[in-house]
Amino acid sequence: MAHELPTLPYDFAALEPHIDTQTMQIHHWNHARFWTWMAPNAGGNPTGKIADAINSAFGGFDKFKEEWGKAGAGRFGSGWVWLMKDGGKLSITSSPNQDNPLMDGKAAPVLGTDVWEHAYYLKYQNRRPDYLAAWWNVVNWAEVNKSL
Ligand code: MN3
Repeated sequence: MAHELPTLPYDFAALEPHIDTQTMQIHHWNHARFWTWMAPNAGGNPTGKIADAINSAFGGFDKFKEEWGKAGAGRFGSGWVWLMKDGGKLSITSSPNQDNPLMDGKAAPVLGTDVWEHAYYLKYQNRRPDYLAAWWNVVNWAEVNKSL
């Protein structure tokens, strides 16, 4: 059976100016969940259950973004930043390369950001923290709420 690449649920240009069209075109060869964790006309402050969970676990969205940025910028080389829900409480972790928390027998992450250079280099070059900061403009909180 031939592998079929899932169709991107929005236009390649829909996440501009935060995630550029060319990166999306090149990048759309792998991932499935990552594309649904981003959406056009999304981003901003979390809403619904995830907002309460973030406030409870991190003391507010700004502190959460700060910890997420540290985890992403601190991941040497390629990898991912993950939001986990373990025992009802949220936590942030990161993994190298293509690894993910499922490989360690943990639950599926409720959110993740690709911090491989291919995810941001065309627009942000070596400015990974700028990419991570801009990423909050496209995060799809409605999708994240489905995983809580
Ligand atoms: Mn990738």
